[in-house]
Amino acid sequence: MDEFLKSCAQSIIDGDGDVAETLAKQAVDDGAPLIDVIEKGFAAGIREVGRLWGEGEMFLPELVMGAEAMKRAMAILEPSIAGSGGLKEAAGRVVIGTIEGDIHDIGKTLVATMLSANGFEITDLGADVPAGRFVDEAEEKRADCIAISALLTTTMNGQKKVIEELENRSIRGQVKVMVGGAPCNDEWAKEIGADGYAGDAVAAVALARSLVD
Ligand code: B1M
Repeated sequence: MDEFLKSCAQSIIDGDGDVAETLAKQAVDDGAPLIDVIEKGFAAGIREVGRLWGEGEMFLPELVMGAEAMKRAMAILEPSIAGSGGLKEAAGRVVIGTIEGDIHDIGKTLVATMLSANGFEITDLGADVPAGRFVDEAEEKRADCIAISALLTTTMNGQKKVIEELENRSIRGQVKVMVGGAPCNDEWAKEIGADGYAGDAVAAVALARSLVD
């Protein structure tokens, strides 16, 4: 399994979408633990790409190729995770998206898929979503929880704007807010008055359950 996970990571580092897709199909066919395949395989690869890029050892086109390869693998893995059913307790309605100015959607989509696989009804607004739109949709869908992803230090402040918008409309008490994404942490969640922070997709499911309960 370790070698297989390394190959998954390497396909992303190489930006080789064909290999990534083949490995993802193999994981599904073999009944491999798909969350591990994503987190310890493909996502480890994209994080390494980010590190290399951050250190100037890779250029933007290679970062984009890595992301494209990752998306091709995820397109194969996500339907199988969603179809796996998972535990169907404590379901609720969640409106999820990546905040305005931020187009990183791989982690957000993984969180949405995991929530859906665990019985939550998901409205996925995509990426680059204005604060007001989160609140509009939450009101319309009568959501229990708004889940806001941010991957950039320059966009994470938008998570706070969603909470301010809920307060402006006097509905902050009616909907829980969870935040996540690489620059976020528990302190940030507290600072902006969110109800919780989750570090990965599995933690996001546990947090959503506890918030909705
Ligand atoms: Co960008 N990028 N990127 N990028 N990118 C980062 C985030 C960065 C850390 C890279 C680096 O410098 N090392 C850096 C941010 C620095 C900072 O703000 N401090 C960065 C930058 C700077 C940029 C650009 C500004 C680059 C440029 O143009 N000069 C630009 C910004 C564009 C924009 O958004 N306006 C940019 C663009 C891109 C691509 C388009 C090339 C591509 C995104 C493709 C896409 O998503 N469609 C991309 C990628 C791929 C990355 C890295 C390499 C990987 C992100 C990823 O998909 N990870 C990233 C480096 C890194 O994260 N180490 C980087 C895999 C994914 C499964 O993990 O998203 O962390 P993650 O999600 C996790 C958890 O965080 C958590 O659960 C997920 C699953 O476990 N989680 C939640 C996420 N959301 C959650 C919500 C929750 C709960 C948990 O509840 C609400």
